[in-house]
Amino acid sequence: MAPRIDIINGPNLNLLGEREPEIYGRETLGDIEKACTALATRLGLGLHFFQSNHEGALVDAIQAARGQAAGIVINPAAYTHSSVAIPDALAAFEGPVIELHLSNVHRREAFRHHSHVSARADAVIMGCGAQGYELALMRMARLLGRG
Ligand code: CA2
Repeated sequence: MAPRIDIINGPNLNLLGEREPEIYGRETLGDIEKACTALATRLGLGLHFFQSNHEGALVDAIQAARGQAAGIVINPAAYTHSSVAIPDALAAFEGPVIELHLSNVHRREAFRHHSHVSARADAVIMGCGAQGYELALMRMARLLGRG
């Protein structure tokens, strides 16, 4: 069976494409999911794509990946900079984790410069816009011996 990758998206990413295109691009989260689904098929990977505005729901999604998903790609959005529960949940996940940001957070406000998730991440991708999701899937395929 194709190894499953869970792509988990945090708060406000459901608004992508509606505002701030100069920071986050014009693609919607639906566009990104579609591109990831096509690429995952080409790479021989299964895909679960999830978004929530709620920290606990993100923790639940990470816990649900245990024993089911081979890897996690996560854009924790604003929770990157504030949540301890999300990295705690990721610590209990056995596979590779890739942290992803559409924007280069280091070019932005100082409060975005620290990530609580990076210490658990096998890779961090940022500043590549929507393409970052595809880069993350390609890296995940390589880490899983598929790329
Ligand atoms: O660059 C990223 O991907 C971020 O994770 C996005 C988060 C931000 O808090 C992080 O510092 C960096 C914010 C996502 C909000 O997305 C919106 C999209 C359209 C309109 C409003 C918000």
